[in-house]
Amino acid sequence: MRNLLVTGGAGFIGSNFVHHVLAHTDMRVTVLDKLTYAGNRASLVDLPQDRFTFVEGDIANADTVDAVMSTADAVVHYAAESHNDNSLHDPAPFLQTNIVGTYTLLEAARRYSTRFHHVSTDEVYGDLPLEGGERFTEATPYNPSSPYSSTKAGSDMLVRAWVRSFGVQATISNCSNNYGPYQHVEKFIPRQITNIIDGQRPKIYGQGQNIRDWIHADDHSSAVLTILSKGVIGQTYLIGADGELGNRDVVERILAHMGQPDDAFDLVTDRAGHDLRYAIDPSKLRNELDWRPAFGDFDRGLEQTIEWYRANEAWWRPQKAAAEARYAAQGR
Ligand code: NAD
Ligand code: TDX
Repeated sequence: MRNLLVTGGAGFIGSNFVHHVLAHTDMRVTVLDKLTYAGNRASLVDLPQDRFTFVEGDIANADTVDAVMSTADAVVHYAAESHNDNSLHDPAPFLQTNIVGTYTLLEAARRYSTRFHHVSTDEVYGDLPLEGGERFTEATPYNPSSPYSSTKAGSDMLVRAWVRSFGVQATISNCSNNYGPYQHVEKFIPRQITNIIDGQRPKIYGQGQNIRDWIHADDHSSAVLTILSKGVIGQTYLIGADGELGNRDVVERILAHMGQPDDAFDLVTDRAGHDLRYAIDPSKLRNELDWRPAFGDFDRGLEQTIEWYRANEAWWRPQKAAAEARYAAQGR
């Protein structure tokens, strides 16, 4: 594979993946990104210009997609509307991008016989009880809760159907919650870090008991690259790094790293339909493809992430007021 097309490469995980691929392989990367409120061209600076091309465009536009797919050996599909809270207030762009956009890409991949990797989420499986050690596996039935996760589930189903019906050479991965640099300030960890930098208190939904399974975005990137090179066509791989933590615990760790008292947070109105717990069993990826995460220590990764937000205020500052205004309108 020489030429890689990365959709959504100006977003959080996509931009981390582009940096990872350009640093660790000799592939050429073309990013297709619409630069929605979540896309940031500033996440893709200082890259080797002879191996990197940026195309601004919509994955749901068949002509745009055709032009970039025709020269790609493989596509890694990250582009999506990605925020649960936004999907509860306006589901329409989630259907358009996550469903129609994925369909448009699959049709082009079918035309050009392009290797396709679809990036999805553990949220397609719904949630687990707070108590007990059960974890999601590739065999867990789909049971999405939100407009966001239901459109991601729909997009996964489209990929499976295009593999079976049309022989598209696709794999799927479902990953747990990512953290790291370049994450939009609307998301949980960057919101709390930047609140504290601004002298505001972190905001925890409900009682903060909900559990998420955290993985560093760079580990997500290495896993996707592994699946792209060694994954079996038609297969799904769950990506996780044994990073389960309660939301309140995460906020207390951020407060401690930033020199604040551990109770300096506010409990705010809960999210409608809030999933209780996510947890990934990554055995298939580890045993069949021999992948291992590099960030074993969440606290070290969290500290580096806090330092990144401190050092890169110019990157996040332009989005902060608008993100907080959206939350204020929701009482959060
Ligand atoms: P993000 O919101 O930070 O980035 C999404 C990117 O897609 C943005 O650059 C945006 O401009 C672009 N985009 C949106 N609509 C587009 C369109 N119609 N055409 C072209 N580009 C468009 O999202 P993220 O957190 O980086 O997530 C990336 C992918 O990873 C998503 O598919 C998401 O479902 C999946 N995922 C995310 C997580 C997580 O923890 N954030 C976990 C598992 C899976
Ligand atoms: O201010 C907040 N306070 C709070 O308690 C925010 C923004 C969130 N939360 C809670 C809600 C969740 O339990 O923190 C947890 C994480 O919230 P988000 O960052 O919104 O992530 P989540 O809803 O878990 O979804 C994320 O992981 C799976 C990504 O946004 C998805 O794209 C991915 O599929």
